[in-house]
Amino acid sequence: MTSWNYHVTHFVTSAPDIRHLPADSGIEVAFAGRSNAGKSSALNALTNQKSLARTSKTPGRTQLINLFQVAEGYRLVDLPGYGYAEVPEEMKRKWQRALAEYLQMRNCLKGLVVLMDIRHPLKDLDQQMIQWAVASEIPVLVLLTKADKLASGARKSQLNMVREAALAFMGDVQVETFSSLKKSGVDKLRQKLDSWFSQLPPAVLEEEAQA
Ligand SMILES: Nc1nc2c(ncn2[C@@H]2O[C@H](COP(=O)(O)OP(=O)(O)OP(=O)(O)O)[C@@H](O)[C@H]2O)c(=O)[nH]1
Ligand SMILES: [Mg+2]
Repeated sequence: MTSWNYHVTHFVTSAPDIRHLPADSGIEVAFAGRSNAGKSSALNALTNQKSLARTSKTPGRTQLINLFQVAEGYRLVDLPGYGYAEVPEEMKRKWQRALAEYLQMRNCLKGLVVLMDIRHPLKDLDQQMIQWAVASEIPVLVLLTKADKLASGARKSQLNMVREAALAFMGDVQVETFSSLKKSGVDKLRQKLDSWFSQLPPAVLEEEAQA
């Protein structure tokens, strides 16, 4: 399995909605989670860049779908956070539909990272995201973020609780703790991305089938 160098990741483009994403080719891994869960911070920790993805104390900061490229054809996607209270109900529903569509229709999507604040895991929409991914046979890595906010005992019991609960999804769902602040869990994230990115992209598989 290739070890990818995530430090060279760079910004490619922002899309206002899934219809404006670049061509559905190569391999994509998306980062999803409630607003303020720490998606952008996790991307920055992974890539060892301070401000690759914009972070904010104000929830709902990332309104666009931001695409980053690790290497030609290998992308990381920072999805706008869901569940932001200040967003009108109609916009929330629209965005939920768009997320479901992205998970179900995007062929190059080979992995989903679902980030949840370790103190408030498995909200309805988090569960919905995991269900959609499992239904589309997309493997999931759940990161319990801001793990530095809990003492080690509480951290372990939260991890065990979520791992136990994750069994109910009956899919490829791995759960780990994560802290962008302490840089913990970054190795686990990197390993998972390496394995997803090491699958042959569909185009290569087709060529091999024809050979
Ligand atoms: N203590 C601690 N704070 C964190 C950690 N990760 C993120 N934060 C803080 O949480 C807030 C939100 O982080 P972001 O990375 O912007 O969250 P996001 O999920 O991208 O948010 P949206 O783009 O609004 O959906 C910021 O104030 C971060 O500094 C962490 O590991 N530990
Ligand atoms: Mg963000």
